[in-house]
Order: sequence, then C-alpha cells, then structure tokens
Amino acid sequence: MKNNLNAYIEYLQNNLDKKRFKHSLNVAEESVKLAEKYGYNKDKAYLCGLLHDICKNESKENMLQMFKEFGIILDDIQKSQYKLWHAILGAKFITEKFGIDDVEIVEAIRYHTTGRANMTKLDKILYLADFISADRDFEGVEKLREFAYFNLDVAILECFKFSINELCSMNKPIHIDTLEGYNFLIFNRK
Ligand code: DGI
Ligand code: FE
Ligand code: FE
Repeated sequence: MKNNLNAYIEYLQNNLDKKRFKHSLNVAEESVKLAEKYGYNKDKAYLCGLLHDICKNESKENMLQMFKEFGIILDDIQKSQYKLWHAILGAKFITEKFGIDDVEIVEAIRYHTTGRANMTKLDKILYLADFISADRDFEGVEKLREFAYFNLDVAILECFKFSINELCSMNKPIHIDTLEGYNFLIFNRK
C-alpha cells in the first residue's frame, strides 16, 4: 500500500485542481483522526480519504464515457444530478484502474456523497471526514466537528439533516440512499 501511495498522490496532483487536491489531503488526515478515535485501520482510512474525490474534476463527457465503459447504469435522480457522479465513478475507477478491491474502501467511496442505510465504520469515517475536513467553513461546521468526536451516529444524523435541509432549500431531488440513511438512523440510533 505504501509503495502505491506516492503514485496515487501523483495521479491526484495531475488530475485534480489545487483546491480539490488539498481537500483530498485534508479528508485523508481527518479520516485518520476519526479512525484513531473510533478504532479503525488508519492506513485504510487514509487511503480512502485520499482517493474519495478522485473523479471529481473529470468533465461530464468523460464521466459519461466511463459509465459506458464500466457498464454503470444510473437511476433517474443520479442521471439528473451530476454532483452524484464522482462517487459512483470513483469507486469503480479505483477498482478498474488501480486494482483496489478492498470492499470497505470501494463502498465507502461509492457512498461518500449520499450516505446509505446501515453504513460501515469506514463509510461513516469518510462521510464525516468529508463533511468536517479542515477546508470546510460553512456555518455550523464547528458543531458538526464536535459531534463527530462525540458519537459517530449522532454526527452522521446531524449531517443528513443538514444535507436534506440544504437540498430542500434549493428544490433539489433527494436521492433514495440519502433518505434511507436518514431513516435508518432515526430508527436505529442508540
Ligand atoms: O465532493 P465534495 O464536494 O467534497 O462533497 P460530496 O461528495 O459530499 O458532494 C456534495 C454535493 O453532493 C453537494 O452539492 C450536495 C450533493 N448531494 C449530496 N446528496 C445529495 C446531493 N444532491 C442531490 N441532488 N441529492 C442528494 O441526495
Ligand atoms: Fe465527493
Ligand atoms: Fe470530498
């Protein structure tokens, strides 16, 4: 894993804009801190954070081409919301191009934008790290940072509420994975 790390970082540096590259490093670092706090493999958390937005700066045309190449079929909401594409593509991309087959890493990246029901520990670490990374400065992020180091599920539920409110305020469709993630925690939080 260590050997490939430099190659991955070089790929990101060449394929992401400066801000997105820095964000990726920040999310990797935040993922390690959360892994430390909640008892998860720090190397896996770092790699996952590092690669989570790998396809973020691809053009729409390129992404559509890769969906075709990889045989990925989008549902109606996914088709209409290109901001969801990079997570779906990123997961497949690291498998196909880098040979990363660790299901936990691949799935955490796949669901890092929407979340989902019954998230794994790595899903939660990445989802939160992405929300609270050092470069985030939206109103309310400090409170979410506190929640993140208090309880994973409490923090994730707050993030779902934040996202859903935000999407509603912009009249955007909410993906079923986001809603299922929210509903799951409403029923299953401790
Ligand atoms: O890639 P990042 O900017 O670091 O963050 P991200 O992968 O969490 O993407 C955030 C964007 O995704 C934000 O513009 C809102 C959008 N998004 C997340 N969940 C949903 C969604 N958009 C729609 N329409 N529906 C969702 O359920
Ligand atoms: Fe993302
Ligand atoms: Fe991100």
